[in-house]
Order: sequence, then structure tokens, then C-alpha cells
Amino acid sequence: MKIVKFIVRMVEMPMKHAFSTSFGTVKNKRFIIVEAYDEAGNCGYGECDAFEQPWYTEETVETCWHMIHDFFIPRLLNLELKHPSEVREVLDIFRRNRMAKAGIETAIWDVYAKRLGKPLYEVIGGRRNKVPVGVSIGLQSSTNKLYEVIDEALANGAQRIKVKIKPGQDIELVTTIRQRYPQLPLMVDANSAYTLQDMNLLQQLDQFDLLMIEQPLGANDIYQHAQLQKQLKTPICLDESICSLEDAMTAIELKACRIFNIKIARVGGIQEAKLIHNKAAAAGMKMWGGGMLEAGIGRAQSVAIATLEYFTLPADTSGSSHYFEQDIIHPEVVVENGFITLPDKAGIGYQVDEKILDIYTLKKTTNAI
Ligand code: OSB
Ligand code: MG
Repeated sequence: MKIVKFIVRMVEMPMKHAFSTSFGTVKNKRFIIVEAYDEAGNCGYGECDAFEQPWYTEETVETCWHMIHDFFIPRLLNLELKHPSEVREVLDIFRRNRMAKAGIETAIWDVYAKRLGKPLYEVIGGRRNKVPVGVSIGLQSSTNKLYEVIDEALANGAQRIKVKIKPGQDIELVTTIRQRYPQLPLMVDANSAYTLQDMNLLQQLDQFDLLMIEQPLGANDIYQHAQLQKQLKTPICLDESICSLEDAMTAIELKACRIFNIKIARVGGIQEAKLIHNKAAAAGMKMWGGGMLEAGIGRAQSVAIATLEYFTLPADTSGSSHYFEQDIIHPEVVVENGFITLPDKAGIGYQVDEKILDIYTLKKTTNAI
């Protein structure tokens, strides 16, 4: 297989509601779409989901644009590949920049699956065509608004609710939620907003019977998370701290957490996500598929990775309509009774609507041999 043409777009889609976390707010979703064409004319799609500000990872949508155009495309164009898993090694000569790598690597997996005429999730090694899902709820302007959003998520069948917390909006917030929903499968995500100085406060979270506490401490604090996990009954789930197989091995060895949130974007692609899945499963860790407020292509890929055998906990992936008036794929990703059913068509399995994509495209480049 050779990729003979790349089309890359900068895209911006309005979100139905702003999404707020401890690190900031996303109102419009800007992202990159990579189209990769093989010598037979098959087209694969990838989505690059870095944000405009380097607050979740150090990358931004602009640094990804730079990496993809100035380094990755020149390296990958016209290169003979036997299998998309090789892209990881090819791009390994460039340090980090994992979200940019994921954007292009996923496009090549999609081309490959389309060449075989098989669904991407099967080619990845997924074992089932249904994924249990929950909902991730951003910080809200009021308690009533929060109740409204939780009620709506539950009405749609969400299998668990994740709420964002940050200093000043934590213990009281969870107390209020627990009073109204005593039995709710509930977890919290701090997006790195605390330090070990907050040990006392974090220990108070143990009283709420939470499924897990996601990324309480800094992205670089794998060691500190191990200290914290020793003092907590509730499992810690790591998100920002796990950017590679090596990070996952460090966290496993140090017992820094009991659960992983795995995102293709954060770890640099499908192959790295698979390697982490295999290592974590062998170590008895639990895991689930995270989300990045993706548009349809990224959403389809996040659901595909969550079909791997040991992704047993509900994923963060909501249906397209949770975030967008109109998605760029047909049909949209839908949640039914708390599950997303994957399409059985080749590749990502959804039809990309180039007309709608054009409406949201800010700029576009073509590189061909
Ligand atoms: O911490 O999992 C996170 C969104 C953007 C960046 C980081 C995170 C999130 C979410 C939303 O929690 C997940 C989703 O619904 O896509
Ligand atoms: Mg998180």
C-alpha cells in the first residue's frame, strides 16, 4: 500500500453548548481532517483533535497543522507500507506531537480497512459491534442546569455520568448530586486541577461511592498519583498522564491508578492505543474509551477502539447530536439504550458528507506525488 495523495483541512464547527472543564471552555470545535488516498483511489479519513490552546496537551491545532504538513506528509507520501501499524515506527523519529500523529495514522488505518472491504473496528481487532457509553458533563452555570443535563443524559440511556470538578466546585457539588441521585453510577474528572497538597479534600471524595476519580493531579504526576492512590479507596483513572505505552507501563508498575481512559488522539494513534490495551489487560487494569469532543470521523474512530476486548467500562462517547446540530457523517453516531452500534460497512463505516465538510472548512491543502 502507498499513500499517493493527502488532502488536509482545517475545520471549525459550532458546538450546541460550550464545554467547560477545570482548564477552560470550548465553544467552537476547531480540528483537522486528513484524507489519505492510496494508489487504487481508496480514501481514508483521520481527525486531529488538538485544541486551540495547549491546555489538555501541549499541542494545538496549529502545531498539528505544522507537524502534519512539514514533517509527517513528506515522510509518508509514496512510502510502501505493508500494514498501518508500521506508521507508528515511521513517525517515531519525530518526538511526541502525538495528537498530530494520530490525525494522520488513523487516516491510513481507514484506507487499509477500505482496501480490505472490512469495518475498521474488525481490522483493529475489536470483538463486538456494540459499545456501552456514558456521558461527560462539563462544569455548569447552576445546580439546576446540571440536574437538567444529567436528567437528559439518563433519559438517553447513559450508563454512567461523569462530571467535571475543579477547586471550589468539588465536594459540595458531588454532595448535591448524590442527594438527588443516590444510586447514580457516578464519576468525577478533575483534568489535573489538584496537587498532593489537596490530599484531605481528595480523601473526602471517598464517601460518595464514585466509580473512579479521573486525573486528579498533574499530567506529569504519575508518581504522585501512586502516593494518592495509596490513600484512597476510590480507584484513580488516568487520562492526561498516559500518552504512550511507556507511560502506561510506569503507571502500572507504580500502581498509580486502577483504570485507564484511553484516547487514540492522546497516545498518538490506533497502534499505540492497542499496545496500551494489551499491556493494561495483562496487568489486570480496567479501561474505557475517552472522548475529545470529536466530530463524526474522530467519533467513529473513538468508538472503534472501544470495541477491543478489555474496554469493558462505558466509554465517554456521546451521540453526534449531543455536541453538534449537524455532523459531517451519515448517519450520525447515535446512542440507543446506552449503546452505540457500529456500522458494518468498510472502514469507519460512516459516509463523510463532503458538502457539509466544505461549509465548515477554513482552509485546505493537497499534497500528491
Ligand atoms: O478529560 O476526558 C476529558 C473533553 C475534552 C478534553 C478532555 C476531556 C473531555 C471530556 C469529554 O471529558 C469527552 C467527550 O464527550 O468527548
Ligand atoms: Mg479526562
